[in-house]
Amino acid sequence: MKNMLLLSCLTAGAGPLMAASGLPKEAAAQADRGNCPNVIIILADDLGYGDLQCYGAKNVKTPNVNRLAKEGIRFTNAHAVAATSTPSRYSLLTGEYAWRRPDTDVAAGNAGMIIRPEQYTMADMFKNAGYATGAFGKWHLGLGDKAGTQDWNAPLPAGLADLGFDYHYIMAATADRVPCVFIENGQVANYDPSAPIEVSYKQNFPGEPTGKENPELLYNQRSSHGHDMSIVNGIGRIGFMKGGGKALWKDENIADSITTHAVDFIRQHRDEPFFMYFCTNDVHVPRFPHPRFRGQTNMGVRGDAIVEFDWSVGAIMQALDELKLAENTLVILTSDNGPVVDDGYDDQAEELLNGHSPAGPLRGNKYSAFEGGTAVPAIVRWPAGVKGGRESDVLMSHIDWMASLGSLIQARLPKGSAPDSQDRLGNLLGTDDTDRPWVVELASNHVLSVRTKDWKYIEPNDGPAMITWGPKIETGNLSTPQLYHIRQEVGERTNVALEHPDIVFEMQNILRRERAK
Ligand code: NG6
Ligand code: CA
Repeated sequence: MKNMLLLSCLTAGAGPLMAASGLPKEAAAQADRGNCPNVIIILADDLGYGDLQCYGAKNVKTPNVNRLAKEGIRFTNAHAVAATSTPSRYSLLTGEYAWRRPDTDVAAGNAGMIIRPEQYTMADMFKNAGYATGAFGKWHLGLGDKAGTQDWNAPLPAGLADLGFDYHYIMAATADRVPCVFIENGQVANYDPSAPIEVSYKQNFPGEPTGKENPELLYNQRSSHGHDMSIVNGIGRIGFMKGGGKALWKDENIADSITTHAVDFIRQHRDEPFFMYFCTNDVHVPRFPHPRFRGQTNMGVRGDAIVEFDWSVGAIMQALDELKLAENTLVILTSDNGPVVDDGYDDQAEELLNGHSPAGPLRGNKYSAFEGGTAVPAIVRWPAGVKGGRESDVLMSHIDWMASLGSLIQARLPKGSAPDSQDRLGNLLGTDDTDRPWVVELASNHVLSVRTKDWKYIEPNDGPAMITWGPKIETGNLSTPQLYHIRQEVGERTNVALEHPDIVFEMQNILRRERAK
């Protein structure tokens, strides 16, 4: 039964015939899809390998994510492409390694579009296959043509519509970066004409307070490092902004705002296939969960933000259940990079861990070349096509999700698009447990690592062993090659590079060949 359903999705590729039949393009594409599922990617922010109850977290309950895991496949060896947001998201949405480009580091809130309109994205792929497409929540990949040139008081001339999204309700960058407003279909949502918006990452606007000069105004959360420019809602941010008025978000309502819009999108598209890119702000800083989640854990706001994340997942699932779409919707849940405790606000995340290990047994955190930087939770649930109740330690990477999902919906990708993405659909659906031969990981200092099922290689780098600008995190830097025998020691403690020059050589070759592509 399940195989048949899957088969009908996988073999429904009569696209040219249908188009030739004179059906309108979209109707043809839809008919063409057979039983292909709706697809929802739930992308958490800075949620670590050890942050969910179903991944062993003890101090926090995540019943809605647990349900996905129970009814789907829980992957224990899945990797984001990068240890920070922008390059990780870039790679997921384009199927191209971010490190091939020089301009994919953590983006400012006034960055121009990092994925260029002419690039073929995962959203383009779904749209061209007849899906309605929507993006929600954290974007962090730039808007408009060029950094700093946006007029936030008018429609943005270039944006997500150029990347295949029919609808979007997003934050331009992160909650800790200005502008602190939602963007809906290329315009500031709830725009307040009485408070025109100006944004700069160079200088403050005359008369506006900053966290640096007016720390007494940081009544909601104080900064521990950085985050001392504009103050919005009593929280210091990165970048300067003026105005916004009623359009400014309330930090405690961000999860509600994003989730409500996503649920509306599901309802609106209940009768047609849809692809949803749902990116939570949780559990990124500033962590400011709604009062109803406060105190739900003994870990302070970071733990409570995990509960809020779980609530968002539950709200999406509830909508699918109510609309009877849960059976044939492929839900993929993951995170953009590893976890961090103190990421620049004095929110007690570190002091209140109470024994919790955000990265589980892994060494390193967000930003790091160690596994804690890029190893992320990944859960796939699709009752109509995936046998649930499973765990899989197959080695996989976000980089392959575009080609794999493309294969699922029989998409034809233009030549040159998704250049690094391989069709490994069987891994995602649990029908093929063959490991990816290797995955490449990018740390925030641009160091590349290679993971195979058994080994981890980190290329030499002369930088400091610890991050020097704030978070207490090991970078993974060493001036000589590092090789860890992951199968024997997931915690990357014993560097065995000198004992295994042959393996180091092979790993270096993998990187050399990849870089040359
Ligand atoms: C850092 C910020 C950190 C976070 C990160 C990006 C400071 C001191 N720290 O520069 O708070 O915003 O960038 O995180 O400004 S990410 O998950 O979006 O990549
Ligand atoms: Ca992140």
